[in-house]
Amino acid sequence: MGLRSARFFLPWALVCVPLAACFEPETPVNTQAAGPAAPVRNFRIEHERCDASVGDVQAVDLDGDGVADVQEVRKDGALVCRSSDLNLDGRPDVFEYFEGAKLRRRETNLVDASFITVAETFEGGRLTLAEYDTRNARRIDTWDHYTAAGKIDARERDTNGDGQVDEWWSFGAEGQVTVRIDVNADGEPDEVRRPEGGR
Ligand SMILES: [Ca+2]
Ligand SMILES: [Ca+2]
Ligand SMILES: [Ca+2]
Ligand SMILES: [Ca+2]
Repeated sequence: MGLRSARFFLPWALVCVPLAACFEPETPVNTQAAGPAAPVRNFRIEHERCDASVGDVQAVDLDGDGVADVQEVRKDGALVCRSSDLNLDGRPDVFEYFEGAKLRRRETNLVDASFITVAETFEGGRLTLAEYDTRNARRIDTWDHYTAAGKIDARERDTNGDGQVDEWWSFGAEGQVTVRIDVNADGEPDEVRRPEGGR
């Protein structure tokens, strides 16, 4: 994978080129979903800075075109974050953030755009939450929650982008999927579907 080869190349050919200029932090927007027990969710992926504002920057130009492809930021010698341009188009696709040498957060741009479409949260290096902008609307519409064993446990979806969750997915031990759906937009599920073939 690209990141591994990037790490391999890091000790040499270091250059210092700002890589993340197109990923400016966005103002977080919290939207209160309807329903008495509905939690407050982030509907916007909050890009965390990974540049000279958080530490010392080291960048490497993997293909020698004069544009940095991997950038690592360290504070007091410890790796704070890394951004990588996996498809070498001059724009970072993945940002990884570390705490105590363990991955804490990963932001991914899956659509080759100037915004993040997936944000993953890790605890102790283990994935616990993945937030997706599946509609490329610069807005989170899908939340996947994971068990301690790394299996998907629950999924919540805002399928119409109105800022209110309208699907709640659960995953049985045998992989069977149950989807509870809010069809009348009151924040409460009204219908249950069980899609064939699991996910
Ligand atoms: Ca390059
Ligand atoms: Ca790229
Ligand atoms: Ca909705
Ligand atoms: Ca309803």
